[in-house]
Amino acid sequence: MQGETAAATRTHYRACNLCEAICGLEVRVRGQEILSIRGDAADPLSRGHICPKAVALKDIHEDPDRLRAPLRRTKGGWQPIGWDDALDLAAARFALVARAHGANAVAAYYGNPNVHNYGSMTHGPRALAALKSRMRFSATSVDQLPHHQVGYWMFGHQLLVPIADIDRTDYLLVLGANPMASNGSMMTVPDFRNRLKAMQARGGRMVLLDPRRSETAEVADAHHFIRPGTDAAFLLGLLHTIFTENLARPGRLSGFADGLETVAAQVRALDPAALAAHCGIGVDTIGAIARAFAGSPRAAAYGRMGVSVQRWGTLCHWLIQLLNVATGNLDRAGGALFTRPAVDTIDSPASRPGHFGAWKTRVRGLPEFGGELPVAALAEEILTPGPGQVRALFTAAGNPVLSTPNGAQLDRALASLEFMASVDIYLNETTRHAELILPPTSPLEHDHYDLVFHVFAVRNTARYSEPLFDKPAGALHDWEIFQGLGARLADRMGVAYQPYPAPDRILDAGLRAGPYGAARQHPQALSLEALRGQPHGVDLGALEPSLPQRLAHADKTIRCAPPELLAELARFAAELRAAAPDAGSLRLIGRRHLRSNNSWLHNSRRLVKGPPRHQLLMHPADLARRGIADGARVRVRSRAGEVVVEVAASPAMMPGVASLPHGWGHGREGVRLGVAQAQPGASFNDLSDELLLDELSGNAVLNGLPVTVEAA
Ligand SMILES: Nc1nc2c(c(=O)[nH]1)N[C@H]1C(S)=C(S)[C@@H](COP(=O)(O)OP(=O)(O)OC[C@H]3O[C@@H](n4cnc5c(=O)[nH]c(N)nc54)[C@H](O)[C@@H]3O)O[C@H]1N2
Ligand SMILES: Nc1nc2c(c(=O)[nH]1)N[C@H]1C(S)=C(S)[C@@H](COP(=O)(O)OP(=O)(O)OC[C@H]3O[C@@H](n4cnc5c(=O)[nH]c(N)nc54)[C@H](O)[C@@H]3O)O[C@H]1N2
Ligand code: SF4
Ligand SMILES: [Mo]
Repeated sequence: MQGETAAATRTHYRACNLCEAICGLEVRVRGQEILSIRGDAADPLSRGHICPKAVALKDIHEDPDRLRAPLRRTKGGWQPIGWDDALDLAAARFALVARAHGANAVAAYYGNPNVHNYGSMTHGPRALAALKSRMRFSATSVDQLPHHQVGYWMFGHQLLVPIADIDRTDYLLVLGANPMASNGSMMTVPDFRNRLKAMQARGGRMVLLDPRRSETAEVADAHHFIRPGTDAAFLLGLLHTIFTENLARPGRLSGFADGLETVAAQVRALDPAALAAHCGIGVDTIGAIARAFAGSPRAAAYGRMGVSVQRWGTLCHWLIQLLNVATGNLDRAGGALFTRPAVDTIDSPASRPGHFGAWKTRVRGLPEFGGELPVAALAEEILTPGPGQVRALFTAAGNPVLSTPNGAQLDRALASLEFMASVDIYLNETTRHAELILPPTSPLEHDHYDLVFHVFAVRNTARYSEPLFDKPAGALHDWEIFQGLGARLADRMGVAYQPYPAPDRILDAGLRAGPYGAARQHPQALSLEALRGQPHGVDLGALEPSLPQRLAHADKTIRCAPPELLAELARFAAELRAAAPDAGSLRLIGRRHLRSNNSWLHNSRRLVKGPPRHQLLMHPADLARRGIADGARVRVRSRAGEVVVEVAASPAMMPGVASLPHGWGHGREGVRLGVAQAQPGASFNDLSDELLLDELSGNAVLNGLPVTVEAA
């Protein structure tokens, strides 16, 4: 039995690229066959944790629907096309549009998996660089944009996002996150469940605010329903207690935190009863949470999608950080700290701190942030005639038809483009509109390093993964496609193309120059070579205080009262005073499931089998009031559109709130996703409204959407 088969079997260690938890995997393979995928117990960050999605890496790799060679859409259907012809054609067509109508007639959209692929991070922006188009969009503006804005305004850099130190805290206050399903976000926290258990065993507590009694609520020490979109009122209520009861203890932060008293004066002027009534949580409860938070030796406040993609998203994330600052928990072990990643994308000469509002969208005048525009404006930029109208689109690893507000409108807009090319592994709801689909290698066919997620991790570690399989003959990696297109487009536009080092060369330089790098004489002496020798990854220690040095404002201060946010607070307060109670209106929120990932993991039979997970959830009393039976098909309507979907009664819902996951809606014609099409579901984003924004940042409002529901 030990003979030939055993000899041909090998064990490979690599990072899972599917979600932000970046778990270490142990993959056993024989030849081209994946035998098993398990958690890597020796990984210093994930410590053996894994979720059911990891095995989907095998399913994606082997999926017959996954594209392996470029496709061109012709009158006679999709036809194969060689790489050189495909890249030449893409460059020629983008150049044609840019020459005829100006560079801004060519737009680009970059989706979420780019962030899980370091070659896409280093080379993605180079694909259309020759055009210098300002029409750049990404999934950031349906996601974490408020985190970046707050980092930029308060700490001076868009990537300076404080991370809750779950391994040492005594009190974790969580707003609108469901790490039991999502495995954590803007907080890389693999094995959340056991980290939480350890905290609870130390006597620590987790308090959660969510309009649904979620999987995370089940393991929290306390859960409170909150009316969707009203977290700012709750957070201001907490700060009101802290400032009026003299519980603020910024401690050493006082030496370099500017403007806290300015904010405190504004907050003291608010009416705590009105704040409580607005969010639906009692004054006493808010006061008790504030006192417990302020009274804990080590506490951290953290908020995620529930507060990021809502009307007051940026205000909420500012208030969360003010809570950490006012109680002295920012930059304190067990509080919320900045990481010190091995490739330091913050403290490096190439780093971009960010900017805001330097230009605006043509149609609605929405502000740019860090060089990108809000994706809620993409469809109107395509559909509205006039100089500067978008006529060509490049997408890379994105599915905006299912993932951005009013996806049905974008679906129509994409059909009207003069040219579209997509770098993607599937022919899906978005890429079916492309004239060219350029599929890269599978994630298992290239190397991996988490340039982004180490920046947001609850512990400093570093890990490099070799490719598991050789690159198939003739295939290209994402970065090679970007480079190939970039060089050809530069040629067509008559601009010089600077050859750019391969991703592993950039990584090596970043590791060497980084805080643990060989170039800094650090004992770890990190380099790519050093990491190659340690496939489980290296432990670089717990998060450590780093302020004020790490602040990116030139004067090394924390700006507690940026004018943009003070103005936003005033706007919120004015609206609160004017607000009529919206009794009876139903609010729609989102949901994630452990066995799904955004819009693109529904073609794995193994993951989608079992009970359907795409239903609308509503409280039984809300169903009874409408005379709707559990399991019935219902019509959900919003200003933007309508969908028909099955409803399930759920006592875990807050009355007046309905929950629908996004990323479904695979029933559209021309999609090549055999498994997903058999169980298509409805798309949340056929309901979400491109006109509803967190107005300060331009981030989409995907939670708290007003809808009506009736029997279909
Ligand atoms: N209503 C609602 N909408 C939401 C959200 C929500 O909570 N509610 N969440 C938002 C969030 S947080 C996000 S991040 C966005 C995601 O929005 P998007 O990034 O636009 O969409 P994804 O569903 O992640 O689609 C990823 C695409 O990348 C392709 N892909 C996968 N791997 C690779 C690869 O290695 N290379 C290439 N080139 N392509 C690849 C897939 O086939 C798919 O087409 O959705 C947002 N939309
Ligand atoms: N299994 C799985 N894991 C994933 C993903 C996935 O699709 N599936 N996607 C990945 C991505 S791209 C991201 S960005 C992360 C997101 O990670 P999380 O933010 O942790 O995930 P969500 O499920 O969107 O959690 C948002 C929670 O906010 C609640 N909520 C909605 N509206 C409000 C509100 O107004 N106030 C408050 N307080 N709560 C509200 C919702 O009920 C929900 O429980 O997950 C990542 N991980
Ligand atoms: S939690 Fe699951 S999907 Fe996320 S990185 Fe870990 S194994 Fe992969
Ligand atoms: Mo996301």
